[in-house]
Amino acid sequence: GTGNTQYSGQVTLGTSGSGSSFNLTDTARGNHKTYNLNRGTSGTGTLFSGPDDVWGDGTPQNAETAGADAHYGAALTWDYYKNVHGRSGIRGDGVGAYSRVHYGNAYVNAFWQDSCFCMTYGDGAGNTKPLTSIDVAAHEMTHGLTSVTAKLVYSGESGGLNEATSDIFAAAVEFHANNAQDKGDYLVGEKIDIRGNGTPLRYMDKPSKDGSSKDYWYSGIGNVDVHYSSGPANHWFYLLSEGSGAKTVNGVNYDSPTSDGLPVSPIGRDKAALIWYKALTTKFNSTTNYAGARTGTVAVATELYGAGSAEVKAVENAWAGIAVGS
Ligand code: ASN
Ligand code: ZN
Repeated sequence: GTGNTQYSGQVTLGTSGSGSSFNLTDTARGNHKTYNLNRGTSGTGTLFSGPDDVWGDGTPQNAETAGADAHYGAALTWDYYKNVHGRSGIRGDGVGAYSRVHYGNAYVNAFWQDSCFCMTYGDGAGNTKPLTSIDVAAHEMTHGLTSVTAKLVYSGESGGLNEATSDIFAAAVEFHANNAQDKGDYLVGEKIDIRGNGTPLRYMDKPSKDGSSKDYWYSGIGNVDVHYSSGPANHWFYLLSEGSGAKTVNGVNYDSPTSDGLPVSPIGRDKAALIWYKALTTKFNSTTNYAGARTGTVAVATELYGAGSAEVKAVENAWAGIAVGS
């Protein structure tokens, strides 16, 4: 089908049906479905269905538009994990999850729930800024991945690492998708304008730019909100991918500092994301903290690239750059 999305332009959607009866069931991606809650807050509402295979008109006034964005974001996230990491679906069993849009009235959040194995999106301020951008979809769906793999507890340092995992793969999915209207970046939520002033929710090059997130690890960081204690791990991912200092990527300017003032030589985001994915799925557990994440990622990089490799050194230097030592 064809989706006329609000944030990503006109896109191809995986749908079902024929003749004059279609719906948002993506048969190529484990039958992932997208439902319309129509401002309700429970159940599944109704599966997006209609007489043609064109979904939305690019405006939030058309109820199908948020459905198209959410369905697209879920498909891109599925494709990223399948094509890059060989993982078919969140559980790796080829079975899709589902999405629900138009949750509540002017609800300004989106969330994953293990209980339904589903993700849900509010319509944002004035019901005109649904939280259905690519990066938010990838962030929420990645909470599902974390909950079936490392199971990082959602509080303390493990909670910050859980949040960072969702932000790291949100960036990775966005870069992998390379959508013409939403090129990859190290910002989270830059399309949904949640603050109403055009700034993103989070910055990975220098997390403190949001006014709340931490740039560096410190003893006691486990006491701050998990969306702020994620900062150092997001920063680690940026440093490892792109290096310290000033850089422009896809037209966005970054300037990433290090806590020790020493430079980090980058290894590129594909290797950085692979290291995090393998650490999440083979090294981390529910109580992994920053020190444990360092140990796990150094072990993965050593397995992948060898002891003493440039990749291992970069991983260690990026951890040093956020004040996580050996
Ligand atoms: N959107 C938020 C998140 O995924 C919801 C929450 O606080 N869990 O982090
Ligand atoms: Zn989250």
